[in-house]
Amino acid sequence: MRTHVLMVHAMRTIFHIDLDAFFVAVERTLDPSLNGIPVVVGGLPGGRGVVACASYEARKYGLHAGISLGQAYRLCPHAQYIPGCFDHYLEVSRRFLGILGEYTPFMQSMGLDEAYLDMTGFESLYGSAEGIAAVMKRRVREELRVTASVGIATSRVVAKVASDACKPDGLLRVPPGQEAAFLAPRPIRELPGIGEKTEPVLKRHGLNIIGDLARTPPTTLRRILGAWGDVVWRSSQGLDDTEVAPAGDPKSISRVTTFGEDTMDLPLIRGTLRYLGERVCAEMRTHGMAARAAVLHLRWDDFTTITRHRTFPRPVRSDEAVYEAVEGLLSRELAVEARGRRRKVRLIGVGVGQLVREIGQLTLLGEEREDRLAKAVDAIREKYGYVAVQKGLTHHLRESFPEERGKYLLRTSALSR
Ligand code: DCP
Ligand code: CA
Repeated sequence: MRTHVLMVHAMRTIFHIDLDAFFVAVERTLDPSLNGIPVVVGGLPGGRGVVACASYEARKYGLHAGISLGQAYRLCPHAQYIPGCFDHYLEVSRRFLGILGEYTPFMQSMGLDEAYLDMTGFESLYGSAEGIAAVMKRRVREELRVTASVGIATSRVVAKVASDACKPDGLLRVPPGQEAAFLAPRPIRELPGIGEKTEPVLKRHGLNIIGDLARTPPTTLRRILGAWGDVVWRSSQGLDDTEVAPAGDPKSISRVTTFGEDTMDLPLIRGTLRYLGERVCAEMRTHGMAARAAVLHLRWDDFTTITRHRTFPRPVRSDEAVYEAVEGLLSRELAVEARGRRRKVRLIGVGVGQLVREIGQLTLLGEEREDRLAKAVDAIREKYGYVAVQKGLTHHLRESFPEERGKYLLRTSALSR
């Protein structure tokens, strides 16, 4: 919380900074012959994947992230199609966020290539807001050889619309008091929170530009969009007091995965539970935290989903303690199931919750040894991959999951990274 700062500066200065055509931009640093031509990162044209990033030249042909490569090829056969290399993007992302972090600790990254920065009160320190933004843009261009666009406004929502509006390589400040006027003529789709589902719904009600939303009574928007209508109405006026939350301590960590096919293979289910639990615990330990609760996520083959919790009398941080808890919860569910409907398991997941900062004081000697061992294993895996150290329960997972860069490649990949 930054109450003291907010009291002094009732008006905030928020930056939204976003790299332009990020994956393509990185590819161009590696191969300058890609400059100035339509480029698509996502796979080769015959592949079954989707476009991850289309260069601005390719966007002129109607290409954009998310469409199938087949469709992209029909629209723009002469583009350069590149499979892409995620490790490169990750490295550039890390350096990008590193540069931003030099200017303010009040930063919230929203993925690899975009972040909100709360620069309230920093203007006088560096000159003007536009001046700081120009310096950031120059450093990104010189050090990373990619371009960024920056929106500056009194709130996150307006800063975001501004950075999108000035892409590529832009810098746009919406002066205080001008928020609603800036937003009003723009299409509703440019407002964060209005996606491809909401847009047609609002258009059916004759709401086409953001100004239309701003003129609509909030009760009407609530009728159309439910509780979300209030947020949309406020955003359309440029009202948004969401703070830029520095990535602080997590309150909970979880990982889930969907099996390749629904299963009742108990060693596979338990092994996966153990694997997910070890990944969750390792992440918790890197944050220096311990858990007061463990959570089991389970989805049956009929899509019924349950969440079961167990709380610990004292915070725990060992793989064993968490596994024991979720395994107990799982066994109870399986026993009930065996007597009843006998459904198969579709998805399984492990979470740790009510996280607390570890106090460093472990009462039992055995626990301390266990803790040191866990940290040593974490360090080895950090270096050589998860599969470098395997305990009995997860060893046979090798037969069920492919490996990638020393980790098991689970199916719900976005959630199990
Ligand atoms: N990305 C992806 N799949 C999507 C959307 C994005 O893999 N459906 C990846 C590729 C993008 C990166 O994330 O390069 C950043 O996404 P953005 O939405 O910020 O889009 P770009 O950076 O590509 O373009 P823009 O200049 O519009 O920001
Ligand atoms: Ca981007």
